[in-house]
Amino acid sequence: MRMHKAMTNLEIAELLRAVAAAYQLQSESKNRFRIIAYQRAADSVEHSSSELKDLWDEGKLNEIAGIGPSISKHLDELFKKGSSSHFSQVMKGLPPQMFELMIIPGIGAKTAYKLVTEFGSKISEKNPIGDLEELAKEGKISTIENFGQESEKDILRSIAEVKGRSKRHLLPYADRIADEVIEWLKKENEVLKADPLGSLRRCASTVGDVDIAVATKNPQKVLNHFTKFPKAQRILEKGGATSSIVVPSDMQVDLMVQPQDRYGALLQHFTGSKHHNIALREFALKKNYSLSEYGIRKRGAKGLKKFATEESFYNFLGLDWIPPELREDTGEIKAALNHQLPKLVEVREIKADLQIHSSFDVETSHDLGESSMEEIVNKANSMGYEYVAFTEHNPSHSRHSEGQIVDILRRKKEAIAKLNESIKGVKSIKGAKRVYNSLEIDILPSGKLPVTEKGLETLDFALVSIHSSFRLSKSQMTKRVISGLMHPKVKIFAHPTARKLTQREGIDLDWEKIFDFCIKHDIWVEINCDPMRLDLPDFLVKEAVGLGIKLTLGTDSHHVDHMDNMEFGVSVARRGWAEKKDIINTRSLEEFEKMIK
Ligand code: DGT
Ligand code: CA
Ligand code: CA
Ligand code: ZN
Repeated sequence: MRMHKAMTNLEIAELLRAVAAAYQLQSESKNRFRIIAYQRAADSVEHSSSELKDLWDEGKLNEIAGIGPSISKHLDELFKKGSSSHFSQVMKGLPPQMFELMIIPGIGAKTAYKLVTEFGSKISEKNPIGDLEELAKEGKISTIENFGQESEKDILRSIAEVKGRSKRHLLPYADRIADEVIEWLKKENEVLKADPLGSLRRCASTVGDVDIAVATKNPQKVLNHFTKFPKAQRILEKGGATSSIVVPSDMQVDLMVQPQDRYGALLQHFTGSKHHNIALREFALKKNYSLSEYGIRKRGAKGLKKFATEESFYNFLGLDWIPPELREDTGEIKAALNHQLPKLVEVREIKADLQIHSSFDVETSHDLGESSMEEIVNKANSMGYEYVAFTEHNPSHSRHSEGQIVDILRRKKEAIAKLNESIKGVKSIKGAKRVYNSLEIDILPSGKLPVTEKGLETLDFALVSIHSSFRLSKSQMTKRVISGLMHPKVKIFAHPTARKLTQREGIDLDWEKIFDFCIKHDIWVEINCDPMRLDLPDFLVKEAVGLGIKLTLGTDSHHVDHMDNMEFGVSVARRGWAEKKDIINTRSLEEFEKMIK
């Protein structure tokens, strides 16, 4: 395990997971709470949009939910000295290869340890995953005790998945870096304008690198200033009109500069996407124009037509200006030509958040939220919402009897009724007027829901979703989901593909069948706003919108701060051509009330 001062969030998360694994090997039962604490801390660090090292520098480590005083103390030592004596001691004697093997889905601490001790040096420190793949291909895994041919195949499939993972970044991190770079650029007086470009401006769910445009009369001065960005770790390239740097988490930032009278062409060209630009070029060619980042040329003629704004660039070609989210060559050019672009839904039109996990203890086997119902209502008020839904995970069905589950749900119903009473008292205040009693219920592999009829009766409406057994065949998975959507209390199919961006592919579903069922039974499909999910994915949103399916936005918040992720879900909706009418949460409370009856 590398330990140096400039560890990235991902590296720190890996280290914390390794410590959790070490505790697991010592004694799973004795260390239960420690293991959970370290795993939770790892998750929060990985998902934090700020670099941990920066927060530590500013004395703000405790701002990360999930880092308690004890872990914080060890991290402090790690940042100061480059290593933590406690972490080293806990992991003492464990083979380092095992931690890398644990990246593979389905391989936990015990399996990894067993594999490494079983095969010894055949699993090298240099390339443990590659070596394990070789052993699996040779059929050597299935010969060890407790490993069969099935698990050998699983391991091979999982390794293929790990290898296919991309080095792309989640949208909020790219967004924050771009904000910081733009703020830095604006300190230079020669910077007249600065805007994001590329996949970030198009709000794609993951971003390969950040691209930024600047309008200036003095490119050299601007490029020089850019390379001095305080978080720049390396300068990759510095030319006459572009420059590239690398910032923490191995993120590349490209800068492109042009004079102000060509800024529109610059924005258009480097916003992309590549497919949109190719289609636009073909469209322009038919009119005998050729396009570039400098402007538009009439073919065969001299002189360049320059554009200070993007609007004028598109208008010159006879097109309406196309919102960046739509620039993926899925029909936007034709729509722009016919003045038929959709009027995309906007953040300010959102009146509710339909997936929030409060800290009300429903004794679930998944994670509870960290904020109380009251804190959530206050946050909803500050966002100008009219209603929210509390959607804690269903109570654990392995640890409770059916009767106990009903009791827990009745308690929650009472708490929500009380809360609604108290909100009524302050009805004159602008803000949340109603909270809903909902629940996020697992669709079990069998398609059954782990809540009985009596339990479901307590709810205003239910969300259902998949949190396990992701690898069923397409037909089995489709059957499972449809059976999970069957109950009349079920209103929303949440994070429908169950994907985890940069980590896990989504499940395999027959979307035609699923969408068909949703239309017939008036089931709404969620766009989950968690930046790790952004699920339903944009291209499926477009299909759903085309079919007239209604969509909901849910932040899946486990803390009031996560409620700010709504904007990322809205960008997915926009990328899927969704308008206000397609999104349930744009309805007023009165309209929503009628819809769930
Ligand atoms: P990314 O970074 O992988 O998330 O995706 P983009 O779309 O930001 O791609 P990137 O950074 O390679 O380039 C930004 C945009 O610039 C891209 O969407 C299209 C445009 N672009 C870049 N190079 C070329 C080029 O050689 N030809 C054309 N037509 N467009 C280009
Ligand atoms: Ca890019
Ligand atoms: Ca780029
Ligand atoms: Zn969920």
